[in-house]
Amino acid sequence: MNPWRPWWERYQPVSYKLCSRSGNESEFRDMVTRCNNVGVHIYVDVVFNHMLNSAAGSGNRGICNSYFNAERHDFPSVPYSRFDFNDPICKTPSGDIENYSDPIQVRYCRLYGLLDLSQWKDDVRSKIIDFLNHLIDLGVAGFRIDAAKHIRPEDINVILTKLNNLNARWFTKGSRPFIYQEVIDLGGEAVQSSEYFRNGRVTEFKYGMQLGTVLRKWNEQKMANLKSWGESWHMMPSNKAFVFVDNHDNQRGHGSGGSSILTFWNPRLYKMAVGFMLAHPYGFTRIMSSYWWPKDIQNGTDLNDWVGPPSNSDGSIKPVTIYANETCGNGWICEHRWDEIRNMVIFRNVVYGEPITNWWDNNNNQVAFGRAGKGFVVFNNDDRNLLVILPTGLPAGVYCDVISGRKEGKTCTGIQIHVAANGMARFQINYQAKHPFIAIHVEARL
Ligand code: AAO
Repeated sequence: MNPWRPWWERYQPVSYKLCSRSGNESEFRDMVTRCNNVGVHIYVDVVFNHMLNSAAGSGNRGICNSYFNAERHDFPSVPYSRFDFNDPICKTPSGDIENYSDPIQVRYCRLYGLLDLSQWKDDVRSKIIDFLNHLIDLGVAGFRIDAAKHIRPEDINVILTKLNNLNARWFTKGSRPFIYQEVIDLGGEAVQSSEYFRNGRVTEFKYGMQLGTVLRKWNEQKMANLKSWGESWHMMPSNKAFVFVDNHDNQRGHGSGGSSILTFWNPRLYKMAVGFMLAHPYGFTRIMSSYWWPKDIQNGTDLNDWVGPPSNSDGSIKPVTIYANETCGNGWICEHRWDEIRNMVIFRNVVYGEPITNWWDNNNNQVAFGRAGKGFVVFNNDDRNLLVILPTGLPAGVYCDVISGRKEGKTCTGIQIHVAANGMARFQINYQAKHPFIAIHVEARL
């Protein structure tokens, strides 16, 4: 393949065999088992809108030696044949999607030249259902449906109704898979997120784009404006929204979102964005975990946007090194292990279900809010120091700030915050401070 082993090769399936350079089926099964046993659930990114590029030729180069012939639309390992694709319906000259204002093109033409499957046919549906049910039986908890915008929601619905319940070895009997559909809807196109609501959660791409704009202070935005963060920012209902600061596409200029998207390349603002997302009740949140690549921006485009995960010269992926301080090496960024982010995940779980209370802002980029007596956060994204006494709504006590440190037994490795009997506390965040925000919650009380 040209370029060599890009990360996006796995978005061009030639069969539904479970193997890739990340491992084979028995290794996958082993991972799912070990994760489920310690309460970590696995959600699989499933690609069933399409197979590989129509111009990919033929051979056994595919994963697990699955033979394919792209020109003949022949995928015997599934099996799919030319009757399983939408070519006769697509009317664009190129056979590709040329205009996103035309829903017929979006659903029946090729995304990036990728052979477009007919999910409206029983025969295709049954192959997809078997594939997903196999994953469910191995113990996965749900799916990200790749390119869902390019599949009719009613076809996804039929497929979902035929899925097995989750594996009762780990999940309550009768549990259904968690579904989130990748639909990019920034407005102004034919296909809309709301068409997919009845199937499960839907990606809200406005979230990271708008939050990035605010934290970068572009378009005269300021954090004080986040007081109304949520549906009134033209975003979908909270109970449908699947939200994230960045994803594997828009952290490198693919997909949508543009230059406002914050990523690990800009750690200070990124931690604030992820911290805000996890502290705020809107949406179902996902955090990113990345690898480093040699970014090479020329005329605004990253020429290395294709570079895959840290790998050896034969293409095999390098293992993740884990240092004594629990962060990663060997090219792996592991944002999920950064103290601030990991501790804010705990914060989110502690305050779950509680509304926003005690909002405060300085009408600029210093803001604070609580979660009804369970937690409190303060952000300083201004170029001046913050020193303020605020009502937190928290029970009196000494709390450990989980951003500058963490609670270890009865001690705190970071800043301590004293909440008085009336719930008031004093917060100080200098504008050059290493940590531009503070978070305290009832489980981090000393
Ligand atoms: C690769 C090569 C291609 C080649 C192809 C076949 O890069 O040059 O033609 O192979 O050989 C990933 C990579 C692709 C890669 C593909 C297959 O990102 O580069 O192609 O694997 O290996 C659309 C889809 C959305 C998709 C997104 C990337 O709607 O589903 O493109 N995301 C998923 C995955 C992604 C993956 C695939 C799907 C394919 O997350 O990793 O691709 O399995 C508009 C539309 C969006 C559209 C974007 C980009 O967005 O609204 O629907 O996303 O364009 O085409 C502003 C606008 C916004 C607009 C955006 C970009 O932000 O407001 O609406 O600009 O114009």
